Amino acid sequence: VTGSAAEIAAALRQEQSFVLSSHARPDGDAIGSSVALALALQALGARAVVALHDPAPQPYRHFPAVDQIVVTSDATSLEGAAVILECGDLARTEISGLNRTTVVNIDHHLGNTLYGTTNWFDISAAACGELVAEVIDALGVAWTKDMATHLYLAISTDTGSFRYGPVSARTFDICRRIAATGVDTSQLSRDIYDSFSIGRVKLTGAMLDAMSLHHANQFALLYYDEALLRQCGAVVDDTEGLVNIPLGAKDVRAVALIKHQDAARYRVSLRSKGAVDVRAVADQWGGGGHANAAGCTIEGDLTTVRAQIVEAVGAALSAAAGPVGP
Ligand SMILES: [Mn+2]
Repeated sequence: VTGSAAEIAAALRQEQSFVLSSHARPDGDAIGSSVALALALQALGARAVVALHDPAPQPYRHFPAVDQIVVTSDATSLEGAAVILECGDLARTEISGLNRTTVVNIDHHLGNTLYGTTNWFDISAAACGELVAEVIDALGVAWTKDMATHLYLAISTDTGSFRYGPVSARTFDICRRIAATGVDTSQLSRDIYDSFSIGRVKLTGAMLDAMSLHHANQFALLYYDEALLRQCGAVVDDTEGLVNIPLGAKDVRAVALIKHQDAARYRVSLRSKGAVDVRAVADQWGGGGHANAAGCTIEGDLTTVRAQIVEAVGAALSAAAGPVGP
């Protein structure tokens, strides 16, 4: 652990104006963490704008204040201290103009480069939203239902509904306080998980139909491209979280979802259970993430990319099995 909520709050109190940001292609933790903190700073009378490279995923667009997010690749015209959430490196925002005199870095990704002028980095947090909850407390701001809604979005999605990551007593204590604000967490879960398009449901079927299994069913490989999206009436947004579905099979311990980017470039999302370290897999191609959730971009033809991933995940499965005894 580097830094603390108190140090972050002290740095934030020095400023009156903020630009908050998170990684490109934001997930629930990116949206929830940045909006919750922006609302808390606004409650203190500060100006706080959330700027992201890409829009919020469809299911989160009607969440409080999400319509106020500025979608841009250049934040130069937005004034204030930079507050970066959920990013191992500043470049992950894919937004220029954020390397400022004051950069506050709050994150839980292994390998965070401590790029801030004030940093709080804690990999024991199940979501960046857990750290934001403590920062809001350290700022002395009372939690509103809107803030609590976003903290729940962050924690629920980053833990896959409390199934993975370092879920702890702190996680449930924060969730207890979220419920105490009057937020209907069951309805929120419906809003998060059961608000997809028909295209998404069809795409799920098509991708699982074409899924290949390797290493005695321990590894599942999924793939999609523009043509499959069109065929199903789905959009890229609809693919969020699909990588987790094969983990529903007991035998499956790792999943890769390969997505055709352009020409000969493929984006690979990786998920795993328990000791299977897919970050080590992503690392071989300059990617990053967590032991159980990582990603990288690979160049080459699809057949080769698939073969390389199957081999690398095979090694990760063997490593997780530990040394074979005599
Ligand atoms: Mn996160």
